[in-house]
Amino acid sequence: MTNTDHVALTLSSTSVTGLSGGAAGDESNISRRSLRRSWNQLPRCQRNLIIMALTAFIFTALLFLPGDQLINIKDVRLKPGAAPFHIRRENTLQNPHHHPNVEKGNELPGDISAAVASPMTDENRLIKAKPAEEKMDDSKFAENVDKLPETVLVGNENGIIDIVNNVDQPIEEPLDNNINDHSNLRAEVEEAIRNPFKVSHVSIESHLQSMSAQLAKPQHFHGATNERQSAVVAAFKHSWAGYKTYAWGHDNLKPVSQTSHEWFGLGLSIVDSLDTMYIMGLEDEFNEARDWVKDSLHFHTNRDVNLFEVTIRVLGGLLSAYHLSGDRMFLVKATELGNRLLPSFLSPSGIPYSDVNLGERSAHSPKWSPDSSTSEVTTIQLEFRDLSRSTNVSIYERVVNVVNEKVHALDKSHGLVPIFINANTGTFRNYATISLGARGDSYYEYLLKQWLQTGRKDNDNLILDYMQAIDGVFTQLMRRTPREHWVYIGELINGHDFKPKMDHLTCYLPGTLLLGHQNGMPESHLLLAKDLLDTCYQTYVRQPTQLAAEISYFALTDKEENDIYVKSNDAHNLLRPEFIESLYYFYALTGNRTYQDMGWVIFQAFEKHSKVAAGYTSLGNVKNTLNTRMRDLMESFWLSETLKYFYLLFSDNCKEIDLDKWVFNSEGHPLPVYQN
Ligand code: DMJ
Repeated sequence: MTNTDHVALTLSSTSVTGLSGGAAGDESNISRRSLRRSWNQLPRCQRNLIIMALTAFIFTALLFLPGDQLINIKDVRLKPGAAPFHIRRENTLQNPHHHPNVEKGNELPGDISAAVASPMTDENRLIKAKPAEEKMDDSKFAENVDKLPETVLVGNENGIIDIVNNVDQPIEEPLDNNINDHSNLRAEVEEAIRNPFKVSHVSIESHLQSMSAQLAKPQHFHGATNERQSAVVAAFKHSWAGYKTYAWGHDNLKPVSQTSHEWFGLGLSIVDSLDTMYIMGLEDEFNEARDWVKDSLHFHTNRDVNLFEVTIRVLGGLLSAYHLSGDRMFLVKATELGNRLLPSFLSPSGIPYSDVNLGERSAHSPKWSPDSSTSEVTTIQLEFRDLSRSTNVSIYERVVNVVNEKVHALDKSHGLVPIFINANTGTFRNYATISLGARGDSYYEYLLKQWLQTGRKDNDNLILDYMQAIDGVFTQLMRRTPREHWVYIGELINGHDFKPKMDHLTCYLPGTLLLGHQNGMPESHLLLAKDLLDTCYQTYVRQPTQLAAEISYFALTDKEENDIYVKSNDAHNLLRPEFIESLYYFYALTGNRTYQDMGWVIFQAFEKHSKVAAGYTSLGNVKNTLNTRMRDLMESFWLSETLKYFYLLFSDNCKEIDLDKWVFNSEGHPLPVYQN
């Protein structure tokens, strides 16, 4: 017997005595002392050997744990969206919200999604509560933690897991279990249209009263914390003062002529501004806008409005104001508006008509064409779904799910869609242009954002279509200029002929691509995002005004004079937000302050060329500082998007809005992310 064997045996027998002791305290003390003495008598190398053997044993035991438990542990850490992950095409997680056996505080069955697979111990809550912290260093975390809304997952009495924001704000799921059940949908839609002030046969107010415990609680913001943010707040206040003086209650301000502009007669600038004011901490302005909405925003006017525009600006604005402020009045208004928008969905195909009369409650195709724009019918889903989730009334989500399903089923060209779709036949227009600019843009944006809004499910058509579409962008639309190698996204005229033209609208894409990459999309998306962001920046800084034109062209050959150029007819600037929006995503998701500096250059250009005595104006010509040709319109998206994204871009806290918990609609209105 070797020395080592002998000592090991002695230790083992002592150890067993100690473990099985359970006798009087003295005895166990003696055992412990003798164990320690034996241990101390061992040569150091033997002690090390024993420690290594024990470690190896524990490791082996872990390896033999059931495989699905290990996978679940991994998923629990990744699921809330903090770290990139790979889309799994198999083994789709089941819907945790509808598991019948979930009981408050109880351990959940082991075969369902990791998001609910473990008991709700404090430790689990921590893992799930602060996904974003995994990527922050300690100092940043300390700086940010009191600014983040707390999120925890709790089981409620229905066995539903709620996300609870800001201590106890519940975000509810619709009561109806099957939101994809379309039987009776038409009859239910007709019923809702007949009674726009009611849901489920009771007044909207009573319905919301009955679910008051589940309504949103106010979110908290700090207001401007640095000079750049204060400059943006000053720009907002200047715009607001002009609007109040010359256009109060009308849709838009004409800041040069100091008059108003009417489009839908819905006070667009007020509704679109609510959440911006709330986020900027402009309490007085928010309250006066709130009072106007309560007393003067009416939807019974006999007038055609555009379904998409009213959805992203008014419905989105009201819902966002509701979620941020917790004021249920906004949700009451949003629900009435939702009912009045429903006639659009009574088309033969389920693809909505573009125009709807909120007073008469009827809908039709645009006067100039039988077709709706593809981006318009596919950029209403975040808002209608949120209305359903907020009210527990499923009808709004169900009508837009039909649109999703129909569009998904249509043939596409490399995942790309023609920009027109017929609401009667439910088919794309033959030979329509393919573009990521006007009429196509936000189809792609909402594929990703709807997937984020609904818990990033594996194998979801939304994300599969998104990935296919971005592949199509790479192979069909993306090019580089010949000399300077700027990356741009062109268009396919008639669906076939490449045109090196890019709308400013397309500059939303870098931000969306980065958001996708952050949530598991491939590295190629990140590279395209960066390249395209650089190109979009060039479309600004190459102009003498340092403001981008509505449309830019790109050289196809090195015979052309410039790699990037603007035609006279396209040289206008409408105060659009898309590039600032992308800069915001780049800053919010990387924390890199370079993007703030890029934004500051552009903010100053707006200050210099677009600011007038009564607000900020669109320009007719960005190519000549001495002849900018003011166009005299301040669109509501200047207030809802451009200034909001500037403000968030310049924030000291890149997570002032946590993108794991909120998703911005196409008009810059943040809406909550749900678990499924
Ligand atoms: C906004 O109304 C929205 O961003 C929309 O998606 C596109 N056009 C304007 C801003 O440019």
